[in-house]
Amino acid sequence: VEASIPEPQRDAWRKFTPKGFTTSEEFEKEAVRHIETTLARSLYNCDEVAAYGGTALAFRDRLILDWNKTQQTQTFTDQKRVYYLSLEFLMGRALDNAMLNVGQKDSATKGLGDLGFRMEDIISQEHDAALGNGGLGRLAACFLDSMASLNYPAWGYGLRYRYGIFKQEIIDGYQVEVPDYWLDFNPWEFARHDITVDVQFYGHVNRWQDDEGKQHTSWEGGETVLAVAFDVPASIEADRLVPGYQTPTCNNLRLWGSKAASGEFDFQKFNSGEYEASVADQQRAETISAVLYPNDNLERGKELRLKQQYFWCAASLYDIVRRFKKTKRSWKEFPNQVAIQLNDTHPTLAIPELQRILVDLEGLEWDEAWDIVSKAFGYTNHTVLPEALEKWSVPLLQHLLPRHLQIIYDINLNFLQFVERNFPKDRDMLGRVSIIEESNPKMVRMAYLALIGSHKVNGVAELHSDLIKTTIFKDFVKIYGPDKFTNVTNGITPRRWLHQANPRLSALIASKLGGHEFLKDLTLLSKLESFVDDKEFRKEFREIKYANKVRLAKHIKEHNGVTVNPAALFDVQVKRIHEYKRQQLNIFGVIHRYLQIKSLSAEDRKKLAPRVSIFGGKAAPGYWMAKTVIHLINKVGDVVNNDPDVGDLLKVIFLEDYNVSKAEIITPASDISEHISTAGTEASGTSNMKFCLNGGLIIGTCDGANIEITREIGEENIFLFGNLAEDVEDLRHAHLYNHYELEPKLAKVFDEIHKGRFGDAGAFSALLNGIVEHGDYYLVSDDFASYVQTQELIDEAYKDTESWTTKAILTVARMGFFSSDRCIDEYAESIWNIEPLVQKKDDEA
Ligand code: GL2
Repeated sequence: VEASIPEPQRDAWRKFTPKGFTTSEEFEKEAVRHIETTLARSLYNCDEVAAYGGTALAFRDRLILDWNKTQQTQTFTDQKRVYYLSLEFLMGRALDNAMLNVGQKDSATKGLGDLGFRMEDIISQEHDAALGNGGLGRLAACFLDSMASLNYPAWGYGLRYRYGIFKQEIIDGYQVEVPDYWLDFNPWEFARHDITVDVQFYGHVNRWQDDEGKQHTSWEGGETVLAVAFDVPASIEADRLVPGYQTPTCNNLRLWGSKAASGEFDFQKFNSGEYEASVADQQRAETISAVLYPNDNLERGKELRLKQQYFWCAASLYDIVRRFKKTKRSWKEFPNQVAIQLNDTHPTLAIPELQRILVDLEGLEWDEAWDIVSKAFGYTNHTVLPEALEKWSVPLLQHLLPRHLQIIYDINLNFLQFVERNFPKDRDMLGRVSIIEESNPKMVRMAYLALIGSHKVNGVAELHSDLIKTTIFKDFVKIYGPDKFTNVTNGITPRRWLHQANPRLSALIASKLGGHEFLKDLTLLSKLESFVDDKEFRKEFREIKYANKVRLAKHIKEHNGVTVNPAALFDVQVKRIHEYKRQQLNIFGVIHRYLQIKSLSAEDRKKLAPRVSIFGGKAAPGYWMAKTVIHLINKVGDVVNNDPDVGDLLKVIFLEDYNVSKAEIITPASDISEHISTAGTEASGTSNMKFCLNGGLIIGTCDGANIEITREIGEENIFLFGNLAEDVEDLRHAHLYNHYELEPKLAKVFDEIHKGRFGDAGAFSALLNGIVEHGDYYLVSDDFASYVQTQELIDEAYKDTESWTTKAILTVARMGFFSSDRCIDEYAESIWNIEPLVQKKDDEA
């Protein structure tokens, strides 16, 4: 407040507040100014990179105006805010999104044209902001978009990794990882060198009594690392699409970068000639935010990862607490002003950290502090896979965060005493629910700590939310009762995944519904049902799908050198490569199809439906089995794509380096996409929603959000197959204790692989043995027959263009439920207890 311009001078300020461009000429003026001055490039030295830079900076200026106003309003209205803590934000590209939301893409396209550039080329200059692995990180990005769109006062907190997820290259059919240095030019962030936090590590704990006999605890010594804030005007309400009077909300994503606390380097060491030692501290500090761990659904317990987690939690909480303290409220009010959502267990250390701040630094009593802490936090669980549940070793925590370990022990003690009082007869329960696992070494179970320290725990799709209550958190349902647990089924933002990725479909829908309101209330899509028999509409709908396939075919030609027929059925599976997601089931199915084609006469082949099987996705660098699957897909592609007997009937494509911007090209171009995880393993899945929203049908198991998608769109519009979650346990058990036979068609597929038809069979033996000899944990063989049969149904269904079109249109029309706006409203209502920002009209703010 002290920094405000005094009232009498404000008119001068207002007079010069930039208004932002609204015409192509005004846009050009801004872009050229930035290219000439900010980028110091001239008329004779302006390539596409510079043109991208100028365009991005022009739009950034525009965005910042809304962002400034939003931040101002948030401060003035002083409403309860939500803080979304996520180690991953998979934002993708920003420019296209900004242009659309600001409502000036057309003027920019025209303006760039005047300067001799094509919009498409300029957009593709931008590096993806790839600060995430997969669904969990992309969900966080969709949530930021929805929180802005619904005007909730919200901030995201994450880490500013210097290297995001690696770039994937395919060399000789193998995945090769290349570092993703994305920060060399990033116009979308603002370094806040004045906003820093000292974060402590290691050291020891001191306890003492003051003169009045009060106990004190403090954490001393160790080393300090500096957290520096980088702000990203992350998401802006798509306000210009739907005319309204409000200033669009633009929320903030604050990412922390690490730096040595002592400044650049140690001058004493430097002066005494120890040049290397003098920079060592600096490098060690910067390592903390250097790289995103590339594992999806897997935790490896590395010390640096724990350091990342604490660094980010400590900096974020310091910031949140600092903001709260400025309001001079009493601590009791903290949970009325602040909701903190833990995106998975990665930020769980925020719980003992807040307890430490309140007890050690602010002098609150333990119980009073704990009441505040456990009201402020909510925890979202994203997986039941045992290998993904985080546990940290007690000795490691003792070394790195000695005071936090004590606090965790005290939290556990109180909790176990509570359990003992309530369940005196169930002695085993204490061991089962203890935060500390009595292994060697002892381990801290982070999911239990997150659950105990939060007022609500939610899963991400109905089946998943039911499963957590009957498996990993079963005892906790008895202890706390069922009300602590809830479901919020995931969603996706229609701004990026419909309007931006598929502008023609968005325009067609708008032409029928009388405007773009559906982008802010996706349930309005249901009105499309009344056009399902409209000939013109159906034709245009099909043409759009075809054009999107032509675009993807062009991309495939450019990147894979393979010509694919856009009239063929495009069958897509793009997501992280994981055994539980079963890309192996898909590729075995492809081999089966290939063998069938080969067994037919030329005449009979003509009756077959042509298909393009498209795969994409990264494998974690240390995940050997996943890498083997990528290798097999590529080897099968080499054989099939070059077999003259096959021609257009089958093509197998592996798209390199799947990421958000590629997803924007791939998603609108699918006829069928595959969501075929072993039932009970995929918590939700979100790409299934994206494909449906773009008029693609899906083949899937009864897993995650597929179940709710089926309920919404109708069983007749989805291709479900395979065993049910409730039968998986028994099947696995039977595999282990009884002899089991490989499904005969799958056995044939394996024979061909063994014979070396797709290259050295030895390369694939571990993959096949896992199924033949080691219990087939993911039930590939059990589900193979029904998978293949369902694929045949799909071939038949696709031949009937009219009925396929009807299914596709109805699918789009019934996707309203899967907007991330609906999720965010549910979180706001049932977990965060927050209200939308009370906005002022443009001229008041
Ligand atoms: C995941 C789940 O695997 C996925 O099914 C879910 O859609 C997303 C978002 O809720 O979360 N859990 C997880 O650890 N990762 C996911 O993508 N990485």
